Amino acid sequence: SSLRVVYAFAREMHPKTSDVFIQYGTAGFRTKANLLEHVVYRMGLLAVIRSRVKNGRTIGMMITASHNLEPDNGVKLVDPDGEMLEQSWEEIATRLANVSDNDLESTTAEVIKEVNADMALKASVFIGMDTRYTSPRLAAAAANGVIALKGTPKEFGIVTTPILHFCVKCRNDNTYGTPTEEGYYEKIVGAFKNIRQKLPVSGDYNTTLYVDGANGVGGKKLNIIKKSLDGELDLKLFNLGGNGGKLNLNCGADFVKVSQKPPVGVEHAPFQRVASLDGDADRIIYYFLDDQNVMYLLDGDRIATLLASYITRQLAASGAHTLRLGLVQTAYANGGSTKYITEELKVPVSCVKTGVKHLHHAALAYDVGVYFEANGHGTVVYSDNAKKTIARIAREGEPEQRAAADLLLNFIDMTNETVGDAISDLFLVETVLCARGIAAPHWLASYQDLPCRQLKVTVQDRNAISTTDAERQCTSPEGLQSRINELVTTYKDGRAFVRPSGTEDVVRVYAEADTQLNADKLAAEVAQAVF
Ligand code: NG1
Ligand code: ZN
Repeated sequence: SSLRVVYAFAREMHPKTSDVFIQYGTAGFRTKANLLEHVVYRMGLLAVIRSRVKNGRTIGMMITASHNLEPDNGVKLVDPDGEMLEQSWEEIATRLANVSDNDLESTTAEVIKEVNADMALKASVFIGMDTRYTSPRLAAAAANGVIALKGTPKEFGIVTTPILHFCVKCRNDNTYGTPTEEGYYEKIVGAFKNIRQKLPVSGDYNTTLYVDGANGVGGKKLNIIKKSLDGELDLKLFNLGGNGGKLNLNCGADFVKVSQKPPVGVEHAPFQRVASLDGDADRIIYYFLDDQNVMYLLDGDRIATLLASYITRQLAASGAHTLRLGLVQTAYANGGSTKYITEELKVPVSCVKTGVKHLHHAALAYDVGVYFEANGHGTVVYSDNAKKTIARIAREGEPEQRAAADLLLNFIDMTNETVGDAISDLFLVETVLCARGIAAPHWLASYQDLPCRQLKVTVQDRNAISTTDAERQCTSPEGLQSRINELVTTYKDGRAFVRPSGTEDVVRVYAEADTQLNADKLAAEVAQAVF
């Protein structure tokens, strides 16, 4: 049959060359790029099956390893509404990725049967990739997989992860926008420019923003956007990938957040705010240096609180009192932020497991759900009810209420609701800072972060550690949690937890305490306990 030819082709073109077991984790498959070709090909097959199960709606495939260094790469699937692949399919993806070439045909047939895919339907798959030199080859393998099962691939070339999510969503729901990179700019940047017409620059806000592009795709796209901004924002872009700058190496959002150090390759001026993106531009962190070169981080928690307080204010001003806004964090959220949210903002906050799919899901429970990981991955999602209510006020409300609701509508358009998006988030943050007429130090003053430290520990088997309570407590190995408890009580404001990483073969340790020295010590002691 024609499928015979497909599997013969797979063996020839994208053979499985390694026996290393690979797992679909928090962010899809991620490992050394040279181990991935057969995996990506097989994900092309799976994307077609998924598209058919979803009645021919478009599925996305993104080739990226995000903030990892250049030699790594990865692939993840995007579901029809632009969200991460449904969790129950992760096991299927893992199975398909690991079977031998000889068993690929029978396993694929098994999967098709199991998920009850009608293979006579059309199937559509959007493929995007980041700037890694291994990405084009992998994107080609993805397209081959799609074609093998008679699906239609559409290659977007180099795009940010969130642009691909946006395009998938638009393709399946044309009310959301136009499914192209240009359509993305039109909607997001268009909304930003619209707001700037209504909210002129005032107070201590100034329009200069420095950006660390992590030598990845985000900076390149901002360079395109920059040309369409007419003084509304003066972007000064660094780490665009030229001049020998290496992807994510000593730069980018993850480096800045974890090391708490400024990136290389960026000029600094006292109190000038800098936005640092990660390699595929789905994360953003702000920071500035003072006149003594001391660095102040404005991380994902900080962005979440900024956005939540602004939206709360606008909802009140528009008289939309029935809409419930809530915030979603993970265990990595700084204790200072959680305290500020509950005690000062008085906004409900939930804590969920690490991984955007968990945050996104929890955020959907609110009319307006703001979710952010401390590392700068996050966005805002609005329920249909919220959108309708705000649109109605913008049409029919009292004049002041109408103005507030109208701004909110632009704010919603500027938001990439499908996934955390550094570019969209950048425009959201700049809008709020401008609306409030504040500079970065004022933003920082809203609450104080507790000093914290993150460490990685390499162990024999990271899955020997299991956790509960949104990863804040560990249930195995026995005795570890009580040891952590003992250590924590000896520190003022102490808090610590450990969990196996979903993207690297390590155990992550996190600690907070009253001083940096104590946070560092507590983290080191907990790391010791993990061994
Ligand atoms: P892991 O490796 O499971 O900790 C990391 C991030 C997550 C998430 C994923 C996907 C931390 C502590 N963890 O997951 O928040 O962003 O990568 O990229 O930042
Ligand atoms: Zn990323």
